[in-house]
Amino acid sequence: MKNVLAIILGGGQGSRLYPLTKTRAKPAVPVAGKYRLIDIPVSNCINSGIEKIYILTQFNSASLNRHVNQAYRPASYSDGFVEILAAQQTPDSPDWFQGTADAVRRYAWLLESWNVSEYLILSGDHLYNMDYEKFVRHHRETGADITLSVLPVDQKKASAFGLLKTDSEGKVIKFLEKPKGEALEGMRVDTTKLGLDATEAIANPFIASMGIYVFNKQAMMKLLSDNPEYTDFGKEIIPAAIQNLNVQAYLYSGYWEDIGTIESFYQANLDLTRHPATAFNFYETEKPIYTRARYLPPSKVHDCKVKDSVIGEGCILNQATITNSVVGIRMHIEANCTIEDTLLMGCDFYQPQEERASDLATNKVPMGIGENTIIRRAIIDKNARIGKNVQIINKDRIQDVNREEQGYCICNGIVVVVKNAVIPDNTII
Ligand code: ADQ
Ligand code: ADP
Repeated sequence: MKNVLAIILGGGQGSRLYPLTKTRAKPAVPVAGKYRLIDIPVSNCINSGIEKIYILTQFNSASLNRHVNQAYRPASYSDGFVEILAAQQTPDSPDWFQGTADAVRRYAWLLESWNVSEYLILSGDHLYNMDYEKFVRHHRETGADITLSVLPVDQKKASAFGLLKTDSEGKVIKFLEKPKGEALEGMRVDTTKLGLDATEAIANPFIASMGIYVFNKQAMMKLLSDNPEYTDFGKEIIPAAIQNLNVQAYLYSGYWEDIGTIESFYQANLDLTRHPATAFNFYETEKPIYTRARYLPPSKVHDCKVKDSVIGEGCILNQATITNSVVGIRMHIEANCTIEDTLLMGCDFYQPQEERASDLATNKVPMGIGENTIIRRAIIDKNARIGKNVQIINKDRIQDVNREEQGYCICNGIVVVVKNAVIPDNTII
């Protein structure tokens, strides 16, 4: 694995995860109560023995830099690193990255300088636990120029993915990026050939690209330099490559979820509360997900009713009823609150006791959740100040709205309270 360089695509303009990406780069979005999105692919790399890791991002936020620097400091005797490469203005390229392939091309000068045999291209917004060593081994054994990791999907999801057909040797012979209508129907295949049983194959009759690839170094550099007009891997590079290169499919089995939209991000977080685990499992000792060590005290839970929930470290919870929710680090919940089907991201720091007391005495809203508040089906971003007797329940059943000036947006019916927002006492959303 020393000959593999990982390149994590850390996100375009972040519009699909807005407003969580309002003040931070997508890889820095907090997930599962204590991690950040970038921890997933970086941990998968480390657990697979890949230690040279670049993260491509549109903007170089302070929180992403701090997180990566503090969480991933490879030993000084190894040649490993985790580094952020941000879109930057140069005389030749004055704009942001135009797409995934464009992002990689703009740093080709740096990537090419590494004496490696393969590049592993990864997405920054997937939740899964994958052994990339097996993926790379398959790539080498089949003599491929490019290998796509793939999995069977059902009709409902299929049009959101790049779909492919393979020959009996596993070589990709057709690839269409997010086809619809008749084109989608034309991509239906017999997935029993991938080893699915008859029932599974009927339910999942399409083979989808997971958007993660192993490229031979020369093949990638040539594709990028010969086709300067191609800006995207899924839309252009892969469809062009199957014309004359050996592009192979590698079947992945296991939990995998693209969490690049508010709805899928919300659902994947709440799925972590299921017992026994049916979704992603953070409780594996062999393949841990790493993050920044914070040395927080254990959570203090006073007279609460907690059901099917995950509680982060350093919280103070007082007489709350918490159901099917994820409570992030350093969360402070005052008396008699009801939290249901909600992701509370937590806080970046503790508000000093004197300041809290003074806020309460002067009718200001302190950090955390005030007493008698009800929150249902919501995401509360970090450091929010939610007042007393507040109801965040999407009272008018709105599907989508942007009310950032009032501290929230509604995306797919999910209320998202933005980072640092203040929601005054008695507000009903
Ligand atoms: P999408 O996920 O829709 O499809 P895309 O929006 O290009 O593809 O994002 C891929 C990854 O690259 C994401 O992690 C994204 O954040 C990141 N990214 C996007 N633009 C970027 C940019 N300008 N700079 C840096 N990073 C950027 C892809 C494939 C499909 C496949 C799905 C699987 O194109 O074929 O089925 O992934 O989820
Ligand atoms: P974590 O990884 O625990 O989420 P980070 O280090 O990414 O934490 O974020 C902590 C953030 O909180 C930093 O931006 C830091 O500057 C900020 N911060 C810490 N203490 C305070 C404070 N007392 N007031 C305002 N911001 C603070």
